[in-house]
Amino acid sequence: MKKQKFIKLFLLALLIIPIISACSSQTAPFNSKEKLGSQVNYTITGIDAGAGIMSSTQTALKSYGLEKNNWQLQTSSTAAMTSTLDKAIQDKRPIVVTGWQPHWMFTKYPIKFLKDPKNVYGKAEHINTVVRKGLKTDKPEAYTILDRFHWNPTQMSKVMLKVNDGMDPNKAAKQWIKANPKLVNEWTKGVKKVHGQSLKMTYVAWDSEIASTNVIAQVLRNQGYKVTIQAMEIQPVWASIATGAADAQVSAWLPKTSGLFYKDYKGRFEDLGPNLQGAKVGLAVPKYMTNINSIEDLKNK
Ligand code: PBE
Repeated sequence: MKKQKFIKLFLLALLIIPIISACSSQTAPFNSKEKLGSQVNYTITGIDAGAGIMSSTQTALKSYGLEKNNWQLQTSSTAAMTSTLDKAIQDKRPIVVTGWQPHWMFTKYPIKFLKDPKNVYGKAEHINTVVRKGLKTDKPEAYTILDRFHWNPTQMSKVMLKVNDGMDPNKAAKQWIKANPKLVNEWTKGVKKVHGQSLKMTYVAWDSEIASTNVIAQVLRNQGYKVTIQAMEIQPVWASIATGAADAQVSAWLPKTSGLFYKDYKGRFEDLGPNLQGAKVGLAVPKYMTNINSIEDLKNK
């Protein structure tokens, strides 16, 4: 290339590159002086459409006046959301995601929940065990164990992290059971062994539910049940219990996240109460977005 031509191209590049990067602000690191909305395309990165956190976020967009400011919620999947979050954090870019705990995203990434002064997502949640009517008389041993099943967020996170590291969920469940004999014994103490009775559980393939369903299913297998677990959308999970097509599910995030299904199917299931306390749902951002601390800040900053 002639020297003169090279210089011309070089000068052109100098001119064009800043223009391009100014247009695609999405690739730029977070800037606390610039309006947040325009830095993230007024987009909250969400998960699958059926999740309670998605309908709560739609409510949040309205209650906080974000919708009329062009904010929108993007539907994807947990895997797509966490991979977008991963990439954003690597480049220190701004991002707003739907977040919940227990989940490994809070262990793996420096993220924080945004304050929710209008209490759209509720303060704390618990996860309940829900069984079909009649289970108590048909399969009293399973009923007792399901009724006693409870653990805490740290214990659930241990299983989730292993699965996230690539371990088969059933193997992770078996390892966890082996490492926690005292707690598991609290659930099974004095319960008669059974011999190959079948038991069906349904769940949604969210990381928390993969962990809990695999653990309790394996405990019931150790008791002698032939347990099948089937993943599906949230609404059919509730329907499967209401119609008696399935025996139990351990994924009822309450009072808000699964609250609509709880209300819709009320009277057609038996609620065995919380299997986990101290869950939380909301919007989350990386900690380096230091001036963004409340959902209100999405609109104002
Ligand atoms: N989650 C995880 C679910 C419940 C479990 C928070 C993504 C939801 O319905 O939003």
